[in-house]
Amino acid sequence: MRIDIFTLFPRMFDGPFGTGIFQRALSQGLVELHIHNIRDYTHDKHHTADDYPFGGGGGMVLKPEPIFEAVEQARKEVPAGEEPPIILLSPQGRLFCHATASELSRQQCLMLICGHYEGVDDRVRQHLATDEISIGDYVLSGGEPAAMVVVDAIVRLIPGVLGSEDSAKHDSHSDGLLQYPQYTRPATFRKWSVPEVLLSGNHAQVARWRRQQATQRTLERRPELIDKAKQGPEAQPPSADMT
Ligand code: 9D3
Repeated sequence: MRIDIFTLFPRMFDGPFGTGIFQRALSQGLVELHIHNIRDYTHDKHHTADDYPFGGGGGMVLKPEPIFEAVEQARKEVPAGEEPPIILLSPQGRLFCHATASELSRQQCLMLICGHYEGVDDRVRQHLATDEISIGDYVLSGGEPAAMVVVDAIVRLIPGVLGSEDSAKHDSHSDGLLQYPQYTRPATFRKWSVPEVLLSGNHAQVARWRRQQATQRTLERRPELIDKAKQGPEAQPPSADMT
């Protein structure tokens, strides 16, 4: 998968994409990442990427021209015939979820535009972006952390990115419940002991306990996940690898 990210702060992506499973996906050639500095596509002496809002009000708005130019330049580099989704990260977007991640993970190319300041000139949304995504109802200072979240959720679903052990596990536990409690050694830590059943070696009993714990946790903490499961096939619950 080829991913193009358009941002005023390209260095923000150095850390997250330079470590862990993402770095491995890059070096294995499963993912190709291109970070573009929107400021490089300005033409004036001061490299102006933002301006005052028409109609007044506080803050600054990202200008359309450098964003259009950056995206159009990158579009020339995507394989012929590809129509990559052009996703604007914005608080006004539709809420990102596992189903969206799963859909997007099947694309050959993705383009992500990170907004900043008080927002992006609306012509970017109307005439350039094909999709607008928010990662939740809280205020970020820009679209960059949202782009990282979206890319992380997508890349781990690309076949070969996670170990085979992981992907097999996801397939057999896609029940839409929160995860059951996990423990490792020592069996007793500061007088707190691991539930007896997990030490019993009785796999059927362990499976039953885990299912019961997962259900109880979900009912207590995220009852809407159970409600969603009842809505039928057009409103699929998130699979367990999300939780
Ligand atoms: C508090 C400021 N808001 C009203 C004037 C507007 C606003 C503009 C730009 C609020 C946040 C931002 C920057 N956020 C994003 O670009 C963003 C975001 C987010 O803030 N929350 C959840 N998902 C996303 S995706 C992009």
